[in-house]
Amino acid sequence: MIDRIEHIWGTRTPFAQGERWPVRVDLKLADGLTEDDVDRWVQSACVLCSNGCGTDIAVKDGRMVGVRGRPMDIVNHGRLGPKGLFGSWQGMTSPDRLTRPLIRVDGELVETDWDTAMTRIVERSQNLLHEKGPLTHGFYSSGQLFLEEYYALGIIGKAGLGTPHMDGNTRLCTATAAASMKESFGSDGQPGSYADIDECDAIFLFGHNMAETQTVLWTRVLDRLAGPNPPRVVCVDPRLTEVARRADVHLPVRPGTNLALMNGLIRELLTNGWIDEDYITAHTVGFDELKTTVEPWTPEVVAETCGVDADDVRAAARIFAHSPRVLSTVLQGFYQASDATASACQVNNLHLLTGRIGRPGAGILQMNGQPTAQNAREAGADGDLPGFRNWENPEHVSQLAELWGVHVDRIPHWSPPTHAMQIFRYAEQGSIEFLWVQATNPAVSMPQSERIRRILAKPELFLVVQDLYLTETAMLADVVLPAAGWGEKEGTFTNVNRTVHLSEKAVEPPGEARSDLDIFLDYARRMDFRRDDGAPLLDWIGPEDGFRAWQECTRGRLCDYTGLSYDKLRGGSGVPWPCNDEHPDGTVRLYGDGVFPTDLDRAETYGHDLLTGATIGPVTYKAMRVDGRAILKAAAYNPPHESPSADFPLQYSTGRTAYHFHTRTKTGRTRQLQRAAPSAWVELSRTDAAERGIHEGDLVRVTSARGEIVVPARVGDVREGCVFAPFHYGYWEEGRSGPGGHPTAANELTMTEWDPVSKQPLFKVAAVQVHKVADGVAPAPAPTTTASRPSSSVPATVGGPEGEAQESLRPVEPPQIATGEES
Ligand SMILES: Nc1nc2c(c(=O)[nH]1)N[C@H]1C(S)=C(S)[C@@H](COP(=O)(O)OP(=O)(O)OC[C@H]3O[C@@H](n4cnc5c(=O)[nH]c(N)nc54)[C@H](O)[C@@H]3O)O[C@H]1N2
Ligand SMILES: Nc1nc2c(c(=O)[nH]1)N[C@H]1C(S)=C(S)[C@@H](COP(=O)(O)OP(=O)(O)OC[C@H]3O[C@@H](n4cnc5c(=O)[nH]c(N)nc54)[C@H](O)[C@@H]3O)O[C@H]1N2
Ligand code: SF4
Ligand SMILES: [Mo]
Repeated sequence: MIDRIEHIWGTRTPFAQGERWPVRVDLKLADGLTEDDVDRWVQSACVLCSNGCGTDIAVKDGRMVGVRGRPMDIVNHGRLGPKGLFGSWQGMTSPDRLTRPLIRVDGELVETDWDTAMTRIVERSQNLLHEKGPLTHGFYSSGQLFLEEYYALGIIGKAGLGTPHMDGNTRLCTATAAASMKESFGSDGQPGSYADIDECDAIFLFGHNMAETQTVLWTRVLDRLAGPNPPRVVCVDPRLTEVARRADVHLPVRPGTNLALMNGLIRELLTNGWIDEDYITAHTVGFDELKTTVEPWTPEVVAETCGVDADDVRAAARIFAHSPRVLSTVLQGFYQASDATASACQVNNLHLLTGRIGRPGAGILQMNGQPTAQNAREAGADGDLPGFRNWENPEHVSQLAELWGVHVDRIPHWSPPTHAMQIFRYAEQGSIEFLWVQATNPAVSMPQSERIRRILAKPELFLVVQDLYLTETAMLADVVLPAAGWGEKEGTFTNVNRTVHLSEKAVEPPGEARSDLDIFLDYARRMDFRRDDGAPLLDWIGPEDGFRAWQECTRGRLCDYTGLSYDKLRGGSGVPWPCNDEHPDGTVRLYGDGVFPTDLDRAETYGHDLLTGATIGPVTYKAMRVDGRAILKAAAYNPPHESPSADFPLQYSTGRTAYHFHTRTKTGRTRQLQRAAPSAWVELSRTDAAERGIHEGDLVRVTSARGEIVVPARVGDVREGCVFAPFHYGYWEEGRSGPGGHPTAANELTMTEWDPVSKQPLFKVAAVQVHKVADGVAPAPAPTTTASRPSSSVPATVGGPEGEAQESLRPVEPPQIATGEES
């Protein structure tokens, strides 16, 4: 037994380069239960982050009572992190789950039956369609539904209603991962594999606090670091995170300056001749423009712009060059910025210039964050067409029309699918009058909360919210639909490195809650959506029908699922796609052969100008003669629009702590996790705190041009001039506000602005001022075990007896990774 609140990553199981990562099985059961008490174990994977750890759910007397890591799963080899161990199941069993539909009557939400709730939705939907057409309808979905649910939703929106206004919260999350892979390689689809951690000589983490946000993946890194010939680590992050503490080189860049650093790193490779010219000639286009673009970015200029040491820039480039096998990971420190796609593409470029892609240990992980974000992107429930199809390619759109049995003109493709920020703009301005939100909590998670709340609360907007809980967003709805969630429904989902897992139904949902798939199928039936031949558009009975339909949609595409089935996913490990006749056991890495899906008839996009977002279009793209090569995309650095000023002298950045997931609907209802990080705080550097007379725990007011929050200060290791706020704390416990009646949610301060290519909003850059409001009564409620570690001595974060979980280091063979090495 070990306290997994205090010891986030558990016990080390060191291993050497090229060896297989040992198995360690982590287990947590409800108080007083032992493994003997469990009636059955039900196969699943964790849905509290994109890592997708294979998990068995413990069931007793028809209730979820715990979890255990699956030793045979290639993702986690039995391990689970604190959120998985404590939050995954307890977050589902809270007594305040939604159990009946709610409708608004005389201003109040009141319980009703399903027929009444669905009739309200369908009547409003049909009236609007009849009077004003499909552009009145918007859908804002998630990275947390299951694959089959997204595909149903995608079909409803595109072939049923014919609205382009459908996107996911994946826009806030991994839109840039997809965009950067599309720009560089022609298609979404992760080149690398987690198995590259076992093989690499160096690992680069770009704006990625893996130690807290994919804790089990970081455990794999820690186990390599504890073994013989450990990899070198390079970390790009303005805070001294746990990743930075373990790094050989830490580049604490000023927020918003990633592209300057990246151009500098590429210039170092070029000027020192650390590139693979044969690979560049055979497998890429765009070299000359890239070379010209990075030319001004000497290490000294980078140092000046980014506020880092020029020698550290040289050292980082040298590590990249002298490590034959480098793995890079990229996440929100890069993605939630004004030059997000441009910066992420430069990571791809480092690998393309050196030919370090698609070989064991040499890989790229353009990370996802949410557990099923990959599926939202694949299945077309966000701003993409299903199966990585290109909305500008008429042949691709025709393929969908044929699959769905509708005329091609039914599928909106006169412009790109509408991105989330624009959907909210249409709702604000009034052309979208029907907005259906599933499995996301925009009242807390979207930028500039005051504006988002105002839009969601508009009386003219008919708002449907489908969730497990009465969230801050659900409180504003006209109709609330109670959803069944993880462990209460069946379906599949795919993690960062393309590994597909089946999640079985373990227990019945509470009350009358229904699976999201059942809700979508019911809506389609009531709307009487039909194919051109008169048959129902969606005739699926359950998720497995949806999976089979999806397989047809992926046939021959990069994300080919045709070799999978529910049966094949039962019993063993998850399997990475593409999985088809050619690769029956799945595919570990993409692009080992240097051939990329950039052909005119295959590409998911014809690309964009990274600086402006202008589309390149088929004519120019054809003239570029990319023909199966990768594209070295270049972009000059421009500073973020909102930089520190006299009124707002500090840089504001937001993100996560290890113990909470997003707006805490699950982790805030898990006592071990909630105790570890009970309420909001803000992190300040010692210097900035001292200048303002602020001490640990003092109450401070943080103000931006958009709003203010009042929260306790943690004086710690954030970069001087920077302020960091966790974005987990909405207002469902305290009512509208925090201490003294003031708001605490980080997004009160963020802005409505986005990257021009991926359209991902800028959660990591804003300018703020900080003032002391009152002396503190206690240290800030921030963990001491993470990046929010204090600079003064405060009581340590521990879990106590309830934070204990079991670890067993069983002498079992680690799982075989799938055999299909390359695609
Ligand atoms: N514990 C936990 N884990 C999670 C989640 C969660 O809510 N909680 N959510 C999941 C999801 S959906 C996502 S998307 C991922 C996100 O995972 P991460 O991207 O790792 O998490 P963040 O904390 O948002 O941001 C990462 C780091 O970016 C740094 N940063 C800020 N500004 C800049 C900058 O300008 N440049 C650079 N280089 N770095 C900067 C921050 O200091 C922070 O440490 O986590 C997933 N896993
Ligand atoms: N300031 C700031 N803001 C951010 C970020 C940041 O770094 N800084 N990060 C952004 C990122 S990367 C992300 S991913 C978003 C996350 O933002 P949100 O998506 O708003 O966060 P969650 O709290 O995960 O909301 C998911 C909702 O789905 C519900 N749910 C869970 N499972 C199911 C299910 O099976 N069915 C249904 N119907 N509902 C379900 C949960 O109860 C919860 O209310 O926040 C973004 N916002
Ligand atoms: S690393 Fe992510 S998927 Fe794995 S147990 Fe933790 S939260 Fe769940
Ligand atoms: Mo995310």
